[in-house]
Amino acid sequence: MPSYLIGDVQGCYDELCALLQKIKFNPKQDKLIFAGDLVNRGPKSLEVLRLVKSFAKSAKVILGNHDLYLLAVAFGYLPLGKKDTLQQILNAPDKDELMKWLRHQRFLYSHKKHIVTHAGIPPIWSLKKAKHLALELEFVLQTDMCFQHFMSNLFGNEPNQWNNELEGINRWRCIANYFTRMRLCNAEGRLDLNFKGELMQKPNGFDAWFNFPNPKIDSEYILIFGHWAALNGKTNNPRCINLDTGCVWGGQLSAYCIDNKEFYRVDAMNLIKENH
Ligand SMILES: [Mn+2]
Repeated sequence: MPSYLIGDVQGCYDELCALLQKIKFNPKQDKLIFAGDLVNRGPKSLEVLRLVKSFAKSAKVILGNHDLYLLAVAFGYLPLGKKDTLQQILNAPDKDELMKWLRHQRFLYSHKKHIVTHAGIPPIWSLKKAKHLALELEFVLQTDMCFQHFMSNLFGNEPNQWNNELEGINRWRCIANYFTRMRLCNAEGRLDLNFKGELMQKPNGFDAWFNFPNPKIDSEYILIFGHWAALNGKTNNPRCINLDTGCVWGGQLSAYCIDNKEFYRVDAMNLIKENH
C-alpha cells in the first residue's frame, strides 16, 4: 500500500494518466497526495479534477494558488485571464460538485513524517503553528460567509509578513500567500512575492524559504512542495523535496514514493510555449 506524492499537474491529464500507469496505481490500496495546482494553464483541467475526485479517499489534495484562483473565478469573484484554461470547468454540468469538493481540500497534510504544502512552510512557523493556520484557512473555505469575503479579497501581496495580531481578510490572505505563493523570504519571514527569476538573482537579505533553518521541522520531517518549476526539482536540501518539474511548461510530471523513496517521472506531451 504505497503512498505517492505528485507534483503540479496543472491540467496535464494525459501525463497524469501515464504517471499513474507507471506507478501501477491501485485506488483500492495505494494513496496519492497531490502537492497542489491540479488545474490551469494545461489543456485538460476538468478531466484532472474529475479523475482525482473519483479516487475519493485514496487521493488527498493540497490546494495551490491556481486552485484558489479557480474557486474565485467559479464563484464569480474574479474574471478569467487570457492564459487561463478553466473555461471547460465553468461550463461543466458537475461544476458545483467539483467546486464543493475542492473547497474541502487542505493546505497542509502530514503523512509518515512527510509534510506536504503547495509552496512550503516559512522558517518563522513551527509545525504546530503551520498546522493551526492551515486548519484556520480550511475553515474559511468551508464556511460560506468567510469564503465569500476571502474570495472577493483573494489577490494581493500585502501584508507580506506574518504577525499573530493579523485579523480577518489580511490574516487569511497572508496565510494563503505563505502556503500557496511563497518562494523567497527573509530571516524574519517577510515575503517577496514579485520574484520569479533564478535563485542567483535573489534580492539582498532574501533567499528561498527552505534555505533558512527551521530546526524542529528539519530534524524530524521531510518537507514536500510544488509551485516552483524554475528550481527544476532541485533544492540542494535532502529534507526538502520539490515536485514541480514543470510538466505544463514542457518538463515532466513527477511522483515520489514515500515508502521506497523512488522518483517516477513522465515527460510532457503537450508543450505550451509561454513564459511563466
Ligand atoms: Mn503554484
